[in-house]
Amino acid sequence: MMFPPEPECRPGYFPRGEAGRDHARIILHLDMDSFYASVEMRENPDLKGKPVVIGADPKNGTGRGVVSTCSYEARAFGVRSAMPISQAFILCPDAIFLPPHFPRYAKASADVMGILKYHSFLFQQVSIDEAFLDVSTLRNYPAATCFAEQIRHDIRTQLGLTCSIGIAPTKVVAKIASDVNKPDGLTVVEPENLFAFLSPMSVRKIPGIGRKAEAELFDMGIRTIRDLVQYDLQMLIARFGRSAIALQAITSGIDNDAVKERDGVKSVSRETTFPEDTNDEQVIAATIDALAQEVCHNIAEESLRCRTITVKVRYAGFITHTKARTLSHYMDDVNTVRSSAHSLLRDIFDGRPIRLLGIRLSSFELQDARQMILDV
Ligand code: TTP
Ligand code: MG
Repeated sequence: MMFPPEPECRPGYFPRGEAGRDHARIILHLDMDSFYASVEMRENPDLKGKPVVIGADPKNGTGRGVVSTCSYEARAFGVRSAMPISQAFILCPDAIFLPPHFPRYAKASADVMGILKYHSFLFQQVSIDEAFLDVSTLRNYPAATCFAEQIRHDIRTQLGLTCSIGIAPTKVVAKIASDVNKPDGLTVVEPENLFAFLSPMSVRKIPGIGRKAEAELFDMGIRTIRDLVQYDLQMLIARFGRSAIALQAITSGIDNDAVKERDGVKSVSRETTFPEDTNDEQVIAATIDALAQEVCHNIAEESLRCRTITVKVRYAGFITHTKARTLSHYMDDVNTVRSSAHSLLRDIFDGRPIRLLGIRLSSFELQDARQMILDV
């Protein structure tokens, strides 16, 4: 196959071929470096070069809650996202501990995504600080690499932030690649290097393989991606279901998971009108449970996580009450939705017969691409 000559690597010059008809996809994954901490360091340059931990108040080691993220300087002390803040305090008592400022991060995120969207490639944001672009129309890896350098340059100069980028034939490998040279790295995995790149890696590097799945694979004698792709597929399916097929195809460069544009879902809601108005508490509780199940199923299908849960109650005569609760974290957990909905309902239910009950979920972020292949 003939490729056009390599493009010059100069700003704004990205000649396109025809949309990916006769060549494989080229996917770019971008993930911002220590995102919340970097935004704080940009706001206050005195923080630069210091261990900075974003999260709950450590209260001199007695604080509850967890680390949201931390600067790479704090990571050198062993501090990590999701670690109890008390443990972070033990590891690095001299760190600068800051509470999160979500509006700041939302604005920075929108700025980053604006730079990514500017070039009109197929775009999919997957969390506050990461996104995929399908840059197949650039036709070859040198052109895609040039483009990635341009994006990194624009983000650094226009926003004062750094990111890491992976380029590969599939979303999952691009995501793995963006992580291997963090921070401020660019990693390109061309199709012919896929196996060499992936095979020595721990299976834990695969998005969706958490500690539990890793331990199960370990028990099956599977430690590296090489072990995984050489394992008997039927046995993998027996354990992991159909997702084992995609799991084992990871080194093939073939993946049906396309970069999906989204239309910005604002809320997901479900309501039930009772055949007859009721104040039977068991019926009402069972209805809340079923509605919670449905809305959670709906957001899972859209790969969304939410922070706000709203309950709506309508009595006879169309008298309607709603009450909402916004959590401190994004989630898609049915138990949390169910228990929040029950507690909101207790606040607004006055014992009169109910005509209609509803649950609405809103304040979404896109579910992290960590759950791309397996949800275990
Ligand atoms: P990540 O991209 O996972 O982490 P990061 O950007 O801080 O660091 P890295 O350089 O390794 O990419 O998550 C993006 C942001 O999401 C992070 O800055 C804070 C938030 N976050 C949490 O609040 N809790 C968590 O457990 C994780 C993993 C992230
Ligand atoms: Mg990040």
